[in-house]
Amino acid sequence: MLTLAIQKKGRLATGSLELLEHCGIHFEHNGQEKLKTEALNFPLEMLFLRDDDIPRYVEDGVADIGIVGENVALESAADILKVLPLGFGKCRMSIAVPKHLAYTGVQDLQDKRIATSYPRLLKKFLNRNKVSAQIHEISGSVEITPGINMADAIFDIVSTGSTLISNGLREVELVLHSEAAVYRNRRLNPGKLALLENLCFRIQAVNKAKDHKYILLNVPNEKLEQVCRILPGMKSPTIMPLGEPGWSSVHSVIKEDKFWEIIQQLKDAGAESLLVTDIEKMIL
Ligand code: PRT
Ligand code: ZN
Repeated sequence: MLTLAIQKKGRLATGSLELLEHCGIHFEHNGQEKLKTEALNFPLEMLFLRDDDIPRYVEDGVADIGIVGENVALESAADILKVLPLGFGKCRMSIAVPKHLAYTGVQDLQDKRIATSYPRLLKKFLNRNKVSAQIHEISGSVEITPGINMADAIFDIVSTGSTLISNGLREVELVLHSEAAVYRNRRLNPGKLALLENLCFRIQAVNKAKDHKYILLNVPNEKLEQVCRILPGMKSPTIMPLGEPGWSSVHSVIKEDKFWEIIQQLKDAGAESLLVTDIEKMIL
């Protein structure tokens, strides 16, 4: 049995549970009301915790693995191993200053008061840049501190940036990119490592599928070569003759981020009747 710690409530909670469901791991839906619950069809026990507590639980071995933001894992300085980034909970950690303040570079932070909930990460950044500043550690609503003259700058999580804007702040230093990731305890026995490998195999299949689309299209044979050059595919596209002479059906897999660009090129090259579908799992 593998014990997994996930966030009880908050930005990573839904993403973590959905990921497990997509991996075919089911559990009671009211499970989250409790401190822990067992999966119904995989040797997995889940602990629901505050995200800040997850790295320590994994380090101590109370949980074998945990899903937590890289920002939180790094700030905790827990001695745990990152196994797999998950592609959700993406954000950045940045320094922001009041928007009208002149800012020419990191040296302008010298002797300033910087409010943050991430003192360790901030200290590292300042040390790296040989700047000494006063770090004011506070646990929430960091973004309001410059407005009430409690700080000259802040170091906080940014996603869209709208919280900064609505508090009259501007992002001046991007310190770190972060996303949710699976972390593990350093000393897992071989049985647990095998379960973790199985889980990661499933997660990778799910996440790869999310980044790709399956595409089917028809093309006149004389344009086949040109169309196939556009399609990268996993190996090469599958080509099948259509009932109508002189035409072929082409099947391939394309990456989501190149999707519209490729569709346009395919149309320009003479492809017709394009069908695009989601892929549920992708195992290479
Ligand atoms: O109760 P618990 O301690 O478990 O949760 P929490 O309140 O400490 O954390 P939570 O749920 O807010 O965030 C959990 C994790 O989600 C963070 O540690 C990050 O790894 C990740 N994450 C991703 C974010 C954001 N995006 C984000 N936008 N965490 C917080 N925010 C905040 C940000 O600080 C800002 O104040 O959301 C606000 C809106 O951001 P903008 O830039 O879109 O306006
Ligand atoms: Zn937290």
